[in-house]
Amino acid sequence: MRILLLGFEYLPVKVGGLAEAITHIAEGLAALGNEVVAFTPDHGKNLGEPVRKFKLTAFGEEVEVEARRREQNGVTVYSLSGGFLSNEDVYGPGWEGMLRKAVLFGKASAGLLNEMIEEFRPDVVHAHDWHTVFALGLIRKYFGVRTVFTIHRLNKGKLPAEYFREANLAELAPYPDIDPEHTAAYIADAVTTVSRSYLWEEWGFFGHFDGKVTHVFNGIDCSFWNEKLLKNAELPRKERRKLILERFGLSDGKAFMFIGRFDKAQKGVDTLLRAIEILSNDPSFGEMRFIIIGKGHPELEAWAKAIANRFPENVRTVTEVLPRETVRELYGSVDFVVIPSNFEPFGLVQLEAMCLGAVPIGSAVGGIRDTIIDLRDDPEGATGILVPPRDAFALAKTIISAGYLDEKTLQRLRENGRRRARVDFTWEKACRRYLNLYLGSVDKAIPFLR
Ligand code: NHF
Repeated sequence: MRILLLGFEYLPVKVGGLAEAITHIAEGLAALGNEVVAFTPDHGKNLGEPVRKFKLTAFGEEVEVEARRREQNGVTVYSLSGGFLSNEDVYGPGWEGMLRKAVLFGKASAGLLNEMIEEFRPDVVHAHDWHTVFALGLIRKYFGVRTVFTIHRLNKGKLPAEYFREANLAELAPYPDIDPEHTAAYIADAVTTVSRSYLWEEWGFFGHFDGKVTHVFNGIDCSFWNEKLLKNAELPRKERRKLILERFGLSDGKAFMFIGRFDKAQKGVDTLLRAIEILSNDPSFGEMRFIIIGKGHPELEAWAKAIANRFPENVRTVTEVLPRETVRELYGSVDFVVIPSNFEPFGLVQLEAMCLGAVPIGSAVGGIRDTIIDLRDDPEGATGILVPPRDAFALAKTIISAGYLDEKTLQRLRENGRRRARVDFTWEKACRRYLNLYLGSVDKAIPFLR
């Protein structure tokens, strides 16, 4: 098949998990023998060779668009530059800049496809997240191609109808404020999201598109998240733990780690910080070590640092981006990784942890719930422990009991986790399901069969 992917992030441009997902989907589809082309804004990176230049009008001005092309792991990636498309702030500058960039991306995508259509007419256009709504709308309008819209995370925002008019899509904006996710899903032939649980948790949104909605799980690339690549791969895990804790200035103990954005809405670092405050009154706290890694909201950074200052024997907070290799060492050495998200469409951390034998303790939401098999539900097949979201007491209790798990159980959890990540959540599986979806032969989310 000929597949055109649209997305605001494409590796090496990465803000979050979206870049990993879109890039792996594109590469996985190409590896299965499809012709895959991706359009993405250049974001001032100047990646690839300039191949086409054309002019368009937007916001009362003429913009000169340049398309650069590169071949990246079997995928032809076009990055579009000119005006806001060249701005380095991937989701900006500011809200207004973001919206202008999205409109420009739409017009530039339609312009590029118009130039290429005789040599590349896609069988399907697969757009990712709301920023691609204008591109999706224009390509559907002018080329009538089958369209798929994937939601990696609902944004639930509204934007003024004038941006649709500016994108030459006034017919999609009959009201003053438009929800771009709703619009993209409404016009698409099929709508997907990245885990089954997230789809049902958000049925209030997805239910509007009942009949054309399904989930396609993301995958995990265990070739990088691989124990064989650890610096001290030959040492027993306990030794590695001791060394890594030493590196962070802590003595040996049961090691728990958090890695993620410090935000108030999604990642739940506040729940973990509260749980640590609760745990500090428990006798087993003396044996616990916490490494908390992330950046974001200044209040949360300050709180995480204050906790580290208050419990210098037990807690380290790192508010800088660590190299992926260091993160790999951590996953391969700590006992547990805590993922206390309030919601999580899919989530990568629990699977990265599982690839490297760290046992995940995660909120029972979205993709975390679909990927972790809970110890209490299935002691033999378990890959980790699930906890209710936003519940610091429950998390604290679970952390205490996790600390008491015997070595045999831990060993089983690790082995099951490795297998689950390597076998059940491959990108190849995800891409085969997308291909079935493109061809119209995939099971749907049917509310009365739930
Ligand atoms: O893994 C890629 C990512 C998800 O849960 C994640 C999220 C954004 O919030 O699909 O998209």
